[in-house]
Amino acid sequence: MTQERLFEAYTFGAEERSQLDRDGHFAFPGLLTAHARSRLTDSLEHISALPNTGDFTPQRYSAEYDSYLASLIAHPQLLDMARGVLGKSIRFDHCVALTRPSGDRGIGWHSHDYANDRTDLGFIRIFFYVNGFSPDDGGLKVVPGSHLFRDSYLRAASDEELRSGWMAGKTHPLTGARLEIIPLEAPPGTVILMWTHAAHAVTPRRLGSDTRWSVVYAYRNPGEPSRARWITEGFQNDPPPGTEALMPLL
Ligand SMILES: O=C(O)CCC(=O)C(=O)O
Ligand SMILES: [Fe+2]
Repeated sequence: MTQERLFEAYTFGAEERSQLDRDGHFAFPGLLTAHARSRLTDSLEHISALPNTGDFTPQRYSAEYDSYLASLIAHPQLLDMARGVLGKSIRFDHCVALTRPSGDRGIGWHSHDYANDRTDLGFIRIFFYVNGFSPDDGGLKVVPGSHLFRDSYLRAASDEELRSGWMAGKTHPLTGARLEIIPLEAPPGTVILMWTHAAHAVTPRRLGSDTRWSVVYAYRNPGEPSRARWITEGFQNDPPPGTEALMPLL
């Protein structure tokens, strides 16, 4: 069965690739098709209505609780995008609903762990911002160049703490520029690629705003174990059709 399109047409050539590698992230505004936005909203509403209990929560193992989310793991357009960044040999790592209702506190500065000492092993986060965000309303913030430090211990509770702590005295390893915090903006349907070691944070969702519907699909080159690999044994042993080759750990 051919699947409905997930993305509108886009370009990811040498120039876009070098931007991703220089900045640590790359945004495609409005990339999700209207069909995908509507299906994703339904799926994310479904996930958020499930009780958040036990070890294998729907919020963290989201594709295991929703057949549309599961069907995207090996969607040809999503695999093309992941392989366009990582090369042919890739693994699925996790699919996590990033639902942020009105009043959500956002998340402080952090980065993620994978093969910290091996620059040949990539790990890419592909964020779907289904209904978008504005900078001060559930908005993603980044520090271009931060991914090049491959520091998975980077943490800070506020912009000030990041500037006076982790960022202090550091310059961009490729451009030599001083590191700076950049608040992003995302119209509905925006997809953002991010190298997993990039510093990122999310601003609180304002009281009175609607729920921010979003989800992340993460892929990596095999080669090292991954701490973020949220796949249950049951799912790995009976994976959705087409995803079999993406499931092994190594
Ligand atoms: O909610 C977001 O926009 C980002 C969440 C996050 O930090 C992540 O999934 O790595
Ligand atoms: Fe994160």
